[in-house]
Amino acid sequence: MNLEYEKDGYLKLNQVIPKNLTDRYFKYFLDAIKEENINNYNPGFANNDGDYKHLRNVTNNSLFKSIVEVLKKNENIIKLINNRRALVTHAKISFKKPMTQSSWHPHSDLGYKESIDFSGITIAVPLDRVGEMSGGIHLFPGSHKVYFQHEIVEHPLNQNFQIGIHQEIMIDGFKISPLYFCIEPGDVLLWDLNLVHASGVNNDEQTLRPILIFEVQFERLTLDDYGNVPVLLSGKFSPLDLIRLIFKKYYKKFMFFYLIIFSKIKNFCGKVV
Ligand SMILES: O=C(O)CCC(=O)C(=O)O
Ligand SMILES: [Fe+2]
Repeated sequence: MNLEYEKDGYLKLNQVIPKNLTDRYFKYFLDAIKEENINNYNPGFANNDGDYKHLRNVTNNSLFKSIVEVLKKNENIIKLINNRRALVTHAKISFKKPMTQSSWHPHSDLGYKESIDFSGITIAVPLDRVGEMSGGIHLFPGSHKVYFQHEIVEHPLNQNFQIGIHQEIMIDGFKISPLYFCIEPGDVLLWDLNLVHASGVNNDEQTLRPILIFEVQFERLTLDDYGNVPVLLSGKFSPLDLIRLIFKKYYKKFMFFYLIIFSKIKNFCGKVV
């Protein structure tokens, strides 16, 4: 694996996604937010004024698959994944309405998970410029090796916003200085799922600063956060894995079906006896 990545916990790849893909995704984003469909947003991530920061349902289109195809062939990513199976388990477009409470407290993406016995990466693909004015991205190098308590709590200042409890710890006493990144469409910034990151307010009235952000888990056999069989960035599922995943997806429906059959049989036996 890349030594720098091991030590610092992040990697920046310059101009690896073709412009026509990011342009089309950007248009998809603009069209999606024009529709005032509340189901498009993640209510866990809104500020006190009710402004949303996450557009969800962003992977069921061919653009997402095309981006995954580009990343799959990237030598740096192949090296980093190092023959592990890599499952895309979460995806959204994070954006910032200008001049609103749109900053992100320092957090690690594992802080939102119930279980943390796996490793992985978060991949950020900017769809518009992410510059100094629009809030940037701040990464805390080496923080992926620091242990934080992982527990989800409500943000004390913002009832609509859940955070990992470790964010509070960091606000009070985190000693690593953040590195500040500006990224352009075409670039990819990725970091360890445990790495602490943050971003500022968008003061650039010209952009909503959309970034396609998705999480990739290594090895673990799991459905994605939306209950579907995950897209793979590397490796494959054996037929047995697929059966397990499909069972996980449908077992509640199966249970319902069994319960009905079982009660019918019981009823029938009752009548016969
Ligand atoms: O948009 C950003 O600056 C960060 C978003 C983020 O870290 C997240 O969604 O977990
Ligand atoms: Fe994050």
